[in-house]
Amino acid sequence: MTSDARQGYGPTKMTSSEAFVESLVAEGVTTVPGIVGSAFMDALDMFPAAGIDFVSVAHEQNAVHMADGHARVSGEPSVVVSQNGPGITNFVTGVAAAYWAHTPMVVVTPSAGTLGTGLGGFQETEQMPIFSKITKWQVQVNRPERMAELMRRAFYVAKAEAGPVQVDIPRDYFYSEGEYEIYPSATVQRGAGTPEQVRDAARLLAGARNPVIVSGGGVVAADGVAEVQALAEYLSAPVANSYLHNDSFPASHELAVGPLGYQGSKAAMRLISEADVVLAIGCRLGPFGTLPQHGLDYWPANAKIIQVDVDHRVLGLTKKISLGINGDARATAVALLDALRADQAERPRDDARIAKIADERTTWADELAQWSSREGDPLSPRRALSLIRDVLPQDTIVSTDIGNVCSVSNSYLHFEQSRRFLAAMSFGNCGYAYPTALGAKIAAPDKPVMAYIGDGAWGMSMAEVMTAVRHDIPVVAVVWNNGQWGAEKKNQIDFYDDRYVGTNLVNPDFADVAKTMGAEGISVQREADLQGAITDAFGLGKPVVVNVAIDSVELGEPFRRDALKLPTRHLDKYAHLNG
Ligand SMILES: Cc1ncc(C[n+]2csc(CCOP(=O)(O)OP(=O)(O)O)c2C)c(N)n1
Ligand SMILES: [Mg+2]
Repeated sequence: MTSDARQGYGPTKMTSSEAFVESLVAEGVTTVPGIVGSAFMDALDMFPAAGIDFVSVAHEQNAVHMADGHARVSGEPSVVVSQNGPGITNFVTGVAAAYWAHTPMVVVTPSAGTLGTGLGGFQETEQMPIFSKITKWQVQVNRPERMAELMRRAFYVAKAEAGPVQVDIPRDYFYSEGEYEIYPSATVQRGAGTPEQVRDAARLLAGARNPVIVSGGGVVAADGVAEVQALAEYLSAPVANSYLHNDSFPASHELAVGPLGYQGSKAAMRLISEADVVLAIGCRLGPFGTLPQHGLDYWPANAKIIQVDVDHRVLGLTKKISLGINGDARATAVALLDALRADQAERPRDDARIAKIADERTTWADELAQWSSREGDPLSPRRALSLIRDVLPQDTIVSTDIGNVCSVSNSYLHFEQSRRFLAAMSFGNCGYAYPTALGAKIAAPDKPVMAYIGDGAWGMSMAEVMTAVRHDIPVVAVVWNNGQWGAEKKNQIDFYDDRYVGTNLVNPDFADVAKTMGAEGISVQREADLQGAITDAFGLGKPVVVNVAIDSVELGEPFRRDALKLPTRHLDKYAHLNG
């Protein structure tokens, strides 16, 4: 059989396993992370011949994160598969994170055989309800003859709705024969909203005194940064990144003002607070990403908001909007600029506004530099973040975890290109960054890839150093070793009178552990060694873990000051714990 699955071919006799594998080939899949299991072994057996690299991980959650990083960097849906029952329940956190990162992904969940369903035989649980709230679409292959049809549908929906979809395959359905047709991968193209909406939005923007653009993940997903930039330049409008989408606009551009949200940029916050019209493009305006920060309650309550998103469900969901456009970020940016130009071919550059933007950028950069100026040991986390930023190789892809130091890093990370920043987004799970970075490196082997992870979260991820070694994935992991679950300890400091329950850690030097696992390990105990260590790590071309000993006292704001209260205790036995 020599038919080219990438081009598709007509009805051909094959097994359902072959149809499964050919469906992956048709979609251009070359990497599938997971853990081996008998449930899909018949298909797995063909992976090498199909040109698919099966990346065997240490824990299935990390396979999903790896697929997440791969998809976010490549822009194409990724695939993950594992054993029915426990292998699949281990997926859950990874799929939830991918859901909130809007990552196109086909989650293949082999399930118990149809003749045993409901008997509680071995490795059986109902796998559909578990994922019902964290997938865009779910389907169970209800007859083996539908294998190719449902697989291609899954890829289509993953692309069209930008999120994980689940294909549940009863394990006996890998063994069947039939006539299968393989289609070429479907292309998803989206437009710019209606001409009326575009016209109305253009009018609002043209009449604004202080328009501000918020560029979100949808701009990255649509590869629309250049188009948003052209629109911003026409309007002389500052462009803020939405929370954790620091790669949605080139940081060195004179209109770039940095990210909103937790540990974001004061320049962005001050400028948006004065906006009369906000264009939130490719952006769901997630509530966590617009909370007050640095003592600034910056959201412009009276501004007119134009929101553009491919997901109609997020329009007007979290903020009162004047206009919601269900459209692609790139196509809408193009249409908006065309509409503006139709009325006025060029607008004079607003030098006063651009000077103000420059001013705010400098003020914030100076303040941040001031915050990062404490030299010496124990190494200040902020100082460390600024030192590393200054020596990062050009065009590095950075993935960050959830933790105090990782979150503070949001202020320091600048990107010139999109698909370079992979943070744990709004699901906010510890353990996201490292496996995601591994997936990113597989998708972009020529780019340097670094992950920031706290020492607590590293406990969830470090087994994957073995994966990096086995599969030769040269990612640089920087582990912030402060001997604590720092972000949560900060709550105990601020709200619980320094009573530490469950927040102190006793750690090894993770560089030693990495070496034992076959990776390189570099231990940094002093500020003076940090920059050299990072440069060396990128030069090694191997999986590296840089253990950075840092000050445990310097901690950024807690994530959820908005949601915590001083304790109240009514019972005598707890009275001494009153706030
Ligand atoms: C899976 C998961 N478990 C628990 C939490 C709650 N949590 C948020 S931040 C944090 C502490 C992170 O500690 P560490 O990784 O050491 O980084 P640090 O804050 O010390 O920089 C914890 C436990 C979470 N976000 N995700
Ligand atoms: Mg820590």
